[in-house]
Amino acid sequence: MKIDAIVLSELHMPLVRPFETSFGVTRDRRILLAEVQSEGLTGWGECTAGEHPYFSAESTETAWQVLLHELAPLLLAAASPEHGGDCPRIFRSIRGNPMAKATLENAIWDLEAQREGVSLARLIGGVRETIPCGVSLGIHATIPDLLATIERELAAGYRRIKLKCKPGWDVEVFERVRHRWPEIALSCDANSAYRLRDQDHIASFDAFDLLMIEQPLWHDDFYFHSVLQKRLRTPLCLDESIGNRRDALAAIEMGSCRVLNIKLGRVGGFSEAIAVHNAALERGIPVWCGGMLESGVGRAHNIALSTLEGFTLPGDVSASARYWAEDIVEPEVEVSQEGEIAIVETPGRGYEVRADLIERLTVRKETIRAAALVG
Ligand code: OSB
Ligand code: MG
Repeated sequence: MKIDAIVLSELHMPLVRPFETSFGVTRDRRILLAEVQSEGLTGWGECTAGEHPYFSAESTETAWQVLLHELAPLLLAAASPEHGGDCPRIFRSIRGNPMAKATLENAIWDLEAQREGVSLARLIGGVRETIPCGVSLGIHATIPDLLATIERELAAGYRRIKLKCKPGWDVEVFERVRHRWPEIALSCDANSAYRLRDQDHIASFDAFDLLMIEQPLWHDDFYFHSVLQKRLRTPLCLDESIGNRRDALAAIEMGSCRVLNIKLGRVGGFSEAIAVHNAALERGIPVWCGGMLESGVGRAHNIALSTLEGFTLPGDVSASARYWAEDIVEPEVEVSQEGEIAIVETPGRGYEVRADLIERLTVRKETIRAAALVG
């Protein structure tokens, strides 16, 4: 496919409610979108970097720079990429920056699906017609506030509740939640808030029958998670630590976790996400799709990814309305009373992008075109 132009846009979108993790509070998102235009079709990608380099080293600002000055020129200079799967090779000279890379790679996968006339879910080999959904609940001001939120999400049909936690917002919270709902599928995510001295404390989480404990220790660690896992009955799940297939293999072989969270941005796009998924599936390790407070574009890609065979656990992929007063896709992402999202079988990502709304929310925009051939 010949790439005619790449348009980068930064949108400012306030969340309907603040989201607090162990590393901080997010109230407003800076959403970075890439629109890749090719022979009359348009593929869309979303950068999942945060506003600050707290979750990982990338931020909206670093990704903007890398996309504008490095990745977009490489993609435009490449001899007609035919597949999303060609992107890792095209971007090979650029070290790191997986979220920036995923922005363009995922847009090319969207384009490829449109050209083939199949949904993105089918293009990647997805086998599900619906995906099971969970929610990730931030740290709340009080435990009663959190209980009220859980009540609302369970009533909406969500099949798994994940609680953000940190020292001081953990055991007491789990006790109160389990007391009220002894049977629900419940997990927690520390975003690296604990250290080795907290091992006994983390072992006490075993009392709450959690589905998993996500990334309790350092963001780049395998070994100490394997030490901790040996002491726990509860499975550990790694998020931040898993940047690619080799990381997944290391984590599985070392016993650092028994479950994997796969995020498209964190691993650099669909190619590597599928590779991580395949490695886990071959070894009997269940996976689920993580979320990064995405707009409808990133959400559509997460939905497609979640249709792969190994995504047996409910992901952090939930309805647009939980995040946005108005999402930038049409229709918005909706979750059924059974806690499922139905896969849309139209060609490509399955959700139209609302150009009018994007225009209104955009605070900066750059168009990059192939340099005109001289002579
Ligand atoms: O660790 O999964 C995480 C949001 C921002 C950064 C990291 C994480 C999260 C979430 C939210 O848990 C998931 C979502 O609802 O998009
Ligand atoms: Mg996480």
